[in-house]
Amino acid sequence: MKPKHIETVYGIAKEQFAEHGIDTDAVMSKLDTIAVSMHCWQGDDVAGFEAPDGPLTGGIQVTGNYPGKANTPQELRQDIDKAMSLIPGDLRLNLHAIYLEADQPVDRNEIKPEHFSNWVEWAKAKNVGLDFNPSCFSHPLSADNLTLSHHNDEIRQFWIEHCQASRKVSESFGQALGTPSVMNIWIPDGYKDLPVDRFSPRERLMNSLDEIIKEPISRDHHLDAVESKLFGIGTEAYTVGSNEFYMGYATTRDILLCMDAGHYHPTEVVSEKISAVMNYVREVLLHVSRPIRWDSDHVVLLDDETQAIANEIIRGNFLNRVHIGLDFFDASINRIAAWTIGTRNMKKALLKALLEPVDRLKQAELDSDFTSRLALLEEQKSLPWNAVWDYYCMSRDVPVGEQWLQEVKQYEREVLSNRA
Ligand code: RNT
Ligand code: ZN
Repeated sequence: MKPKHIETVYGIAKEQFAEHGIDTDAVMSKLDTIAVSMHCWQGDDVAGFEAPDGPLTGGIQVTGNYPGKANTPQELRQDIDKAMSLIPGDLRLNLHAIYLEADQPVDRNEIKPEHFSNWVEWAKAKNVGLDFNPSCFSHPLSADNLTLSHHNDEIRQFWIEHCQASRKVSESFGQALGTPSVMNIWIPDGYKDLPVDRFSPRERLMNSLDEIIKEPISRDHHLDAVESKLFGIGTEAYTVGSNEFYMGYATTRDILLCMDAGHYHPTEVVSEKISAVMNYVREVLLHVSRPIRWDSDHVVLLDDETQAIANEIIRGNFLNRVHIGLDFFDASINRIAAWTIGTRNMKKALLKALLEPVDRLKQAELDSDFTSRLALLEEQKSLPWNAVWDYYCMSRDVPVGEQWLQEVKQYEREVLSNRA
């Protein structure tokens, strides 16, 4: 569509939304400010730069061998730059500890802020915030799928030290960039088959976490989060860090709870959980993802659940208490396209949520007028939100519609296809 036409169509849509009491210009300004934290690990299949040829372990798996993956920090940053240039609005970058840069091998309990200085310089230049994660997988000492809950004191201590060191890195991000880094602890700990003692590993995990967070860090710089999980590959029978475990932990320690869309029973959805946990935890970190049959981490779609998550954040007025992160990794398609599709979809869902006449819908509910509630919700779906989206992309200088795909294809030809 020609820019002139995008503007014309937007003008009509603007009027239509105004009839429903929605100011589309204000909505777009609001959308600008909602940061989505893009995960660095979609760019290289969760390999990192520590031992990039090592196997991915910890019950997570990447499938596919699409050519052109990033092999170096420079390539990864170049790819992230490309993806970010195709996505409108505020973005952050979520790093894992294995994405450090060092001349000599550095063990995980020895990582320091200086190993991430290139990332910080990059983030400063782009004016994006950074988030962080200790990496408690893909390492000889996580080979048993036991880390912070390990019965071996030395192994457990190693992972405690890794998480303590990670908090220092995270704090340094917040200090350098002026926006708190959310540091999420996810561990793969569990058993393939039925354990006899389900309690002791959980007790050890609780004590390890207490050790990790014992040193206070200003919330202006760093926020602690913990991520539960139902099961992983190889830990089907028992996961130490279950939902109940971390719900209790986050509540009693007043830290963030991370909810990943793929980490619950397939009939459960994160969108239903946000309003429940918001009564007990001060802030939530989301890992927006897409499970198919299991925690498969497919690219986020603009589907019912992504929309429902966005609606919950907006309807509940939770924008300042919910941190939106993404967590998917698909190696079977162009990785920059994967980021672009998933992140644009999250933004589209947020836009649609902001275009909802929330007050009117809530009033219908309070009036027990469930007929109007259902009718309005359904009519909403065919309002021209996409005209607002196109105009939003155009006015924020990112490609409209599928134009971004041509750019990704060109980048693939010119950059990715020359990689080893
Ligand atoms: C694993 C968790 C975790 C990881 C990333 C790499 O099941 O979802 O968040 O995907 O930390
Ligand atoms: Zn996750």
